[in-house]
Amino acid sequence: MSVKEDSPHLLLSDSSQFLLVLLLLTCPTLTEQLTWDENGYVLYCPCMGRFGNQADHFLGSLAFAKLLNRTLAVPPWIVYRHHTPPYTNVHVPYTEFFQLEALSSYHRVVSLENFMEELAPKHWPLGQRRAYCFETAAQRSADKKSCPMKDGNPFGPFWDYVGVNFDSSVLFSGISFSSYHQPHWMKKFPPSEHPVLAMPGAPAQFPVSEEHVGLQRYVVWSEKMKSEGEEHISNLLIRPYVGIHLRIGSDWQNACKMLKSGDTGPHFMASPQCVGYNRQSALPLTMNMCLPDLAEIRRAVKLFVKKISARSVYIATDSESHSRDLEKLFKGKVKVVTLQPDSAQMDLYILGRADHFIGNCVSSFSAFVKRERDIHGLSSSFFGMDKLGKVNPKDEL
Ligand code: GFB
Repeated sequence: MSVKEDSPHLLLSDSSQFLLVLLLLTCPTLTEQLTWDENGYVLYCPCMGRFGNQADHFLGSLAFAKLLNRTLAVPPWIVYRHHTPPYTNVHVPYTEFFQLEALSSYHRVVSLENFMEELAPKHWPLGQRRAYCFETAAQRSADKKSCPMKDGNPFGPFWDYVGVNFDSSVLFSGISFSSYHQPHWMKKFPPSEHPVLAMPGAPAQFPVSEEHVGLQRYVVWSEKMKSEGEEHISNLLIRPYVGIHLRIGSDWQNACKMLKSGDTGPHFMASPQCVGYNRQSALPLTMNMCLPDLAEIRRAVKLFVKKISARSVYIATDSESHSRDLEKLFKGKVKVVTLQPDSAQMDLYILGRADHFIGNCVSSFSAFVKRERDIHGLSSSFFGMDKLGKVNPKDEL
């Protein structure tokens, strides 16, 4: 009997076929062999800020990779565990929290870890790893000609995590990450000569620009996060529930002090989400919008509990929860819950699923929740601002 070489299954018995299918299903490296993208790659370190900052930067970087038609090597999240074990930075793969596949409906992506494991050895080999940065950034290096890719924390530990050392640097200036400069990037760095653009920071703005806010729809929670989150919600909360984000810890108190000195200009950190993106027409940012006091917290929570007839309140906080105060406020008629989970992302998940969310206008942690809720048509407000476009009158500075 002659059997064509490209039909090997004809030779397999039923049980062997079953085993082969099982093997293919359980061994992703066999089913998901990565192929090299001739259009090139974008690599970056999410080296600015904590989760909310990194998420803002991620959306812009995703848009930038699409703009240049390069595959984005999706970095891990950098989680700073300096006060709890392991007392160091932890690099958490993107897929721990979100689905990588969901990004693919917008643009080509690969995890940075897989890029390094499967593609880099052959296509971005040792000795040919160039770093790309602004001339101004290179000024920080000793010779003023090298990109400071691994100088200090979190830069060094990040690239060490994926086992990268850089061999040379390519500097640029007079160019930005906006779509206006797309032709400049293509001309300056054609993928044939510059296949991998590796950068010390995100090729994106902070906060995320208005045109990229909607990319949040491609950031979809992992099945693990969903099932754990839903379990917490059904065990702890009674719907409808109001979710609130209290960003009131000492680092935040210091940051909000800048408002008093008037040094912030029309925009301050994530505030464009509530004062408006246009700097000329931006609404005033009040102290209660940045750092709500207990009176404001009680007022806003009471208002929305009444408005949606909430039966419980979920408090996510970076420090104090004020849960006792809120319990007293509702005289035990509304269940007040705070989980203070080990992973901040669990708070984000639960806030994202609330029947109403009250966030902090200036915090990018709140901004993550607000964007996600907008995608799903869920209602949100901010402390000091019950309606978008309207600062609570008594709060105006
Ligand atoms: O997310 P993030 O960039 O938001 O940083 P901001 C704040 C971090 O504080 C979060 C923790 O990533 C969490 O680790 N955190 C804040 C919380 N609120 C909560 C909460 O309700 N629950 C839990 N579990 N954790 C920026 C920082 O923060 O603020 C910058 O990224 C800088 O580094 C600046 O510190 C002043 O935009 O609020």
